[in-house]
Amino acid sequence: MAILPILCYPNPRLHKVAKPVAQVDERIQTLVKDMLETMYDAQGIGLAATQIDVHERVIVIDVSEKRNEPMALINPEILWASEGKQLGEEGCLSVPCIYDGVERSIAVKVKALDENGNSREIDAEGMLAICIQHEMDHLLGKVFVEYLSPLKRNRIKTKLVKAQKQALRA
Ligand code: GNR
Ligand code: NI
Repeated sequence: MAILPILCYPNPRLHKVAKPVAQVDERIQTLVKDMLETMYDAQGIGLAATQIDVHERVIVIDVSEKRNEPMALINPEILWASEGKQLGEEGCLSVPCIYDGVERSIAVKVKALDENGNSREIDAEGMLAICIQHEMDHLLGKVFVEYLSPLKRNRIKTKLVKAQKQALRA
C-alpha cells in the first residue's frame, strides 16, 4: 500500500484525458488500493487516477459518514443524467483551500466495472451523484474551477502558484 502525491492545479497534467482500462488485473487492483489509501489520508470523498498522474479511467469514492464504504469505478459511463440541476459547494484535493458553487445533475445512472472486473450499475443522488460527476470530469481532464468565471479562475491560479512556490521555499 502507498500514499501517492496528488497533483495541484494549475499543473497541466490535470488536463490529460484518461484512457480506458483494458483489463482489471493485479496492477489495477493495486492502483485502486493505493488510491483509496491516498483518498482516506487526504480526507477526501473521492479521487480520480488523473490526480495522482495516472491517466487511466479509474475512480475511488467513499461518501459514507463512517468512511467505511469504499467504492471503485473503472471505465465509468453515464447512462442517464437528470435534467434537473442543483448548485452545490465543491472542493477538490487538487485545488486546496478553494470552495465554490458548481451546478450538476441532481441524479445520475452510471455503469462501471468494480475492482474485481464485475460490471455494475449505480443509481446515484445527493453527494454520491455530485462526487461521481466531479471525478468523471477529472478523467476528461476537467477541474471544477473551469466552471467558474475566468476572473475567479485566474485569482485561484495566482493564489495556488504563490502557495506552491512558498511551499517549495519552506
Ligand atoms: O473531497 C472532496 N470533496 C468534495 C466536495 C464537494 C464536491 C466534490 C468533492 S470531491 C473532493 C475530492 C476530490 O478532489 N476528488 O477529485
Ligand atoms: Ni477533485
